[in-house]
Amino acid sequence: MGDSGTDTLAFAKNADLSAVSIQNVEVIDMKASAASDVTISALTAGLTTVSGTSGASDAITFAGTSSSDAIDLSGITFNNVKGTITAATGADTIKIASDAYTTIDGGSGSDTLTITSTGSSGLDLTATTITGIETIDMKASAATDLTVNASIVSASGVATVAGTSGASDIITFAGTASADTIDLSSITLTM
Ligand SMILES: [Ca+2]
Ligand SMILES: [Ca+2]
Repeated sequence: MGDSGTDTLAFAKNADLSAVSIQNVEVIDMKASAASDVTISALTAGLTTVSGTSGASDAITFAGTSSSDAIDLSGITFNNVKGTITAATGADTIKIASDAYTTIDGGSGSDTLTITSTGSSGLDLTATTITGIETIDMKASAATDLTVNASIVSASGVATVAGTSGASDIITFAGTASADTIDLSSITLTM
């Protein structure tokens, strides 16, 4: 699929293309009203934009395989679409730079969530359910300011948060307006 230039894959309805190798497609268009729930392979490379309909609950799932996947979604801009990442089994590495995720699930195995960039105002993942992730990696040079939901992360199995030695990387464990159960005692912060 696709070739040089900016190529668009437009969905007219819901579809599961997780078994399809999508190559050289830059844009996924879910703006059709019947296309609210699309699944593609998490190994899709080169994707820059996923666009849905304003006010709709459009969702795209990036599905990993049973192998140890190198999943790099850090170059994607989401417009009116929420993303879900399911890395499945294996020791997966997941790279992101967006807060547009409802769920990031590393699955079984020792999985790493790498924050490649938090932007100038930081990256706020408090609305993201993080589960099955064992390491949060903030060692990318631009990854300096990350906020996560304290109760979600404390229940998720995250064991290590790694920053860069000498850098001023900051992770904020944020509570909610509800009665949170927060246990960060098994998380190691390294830098
Ligand atoms: Ca996997
Ligand atoms: Ca895991």
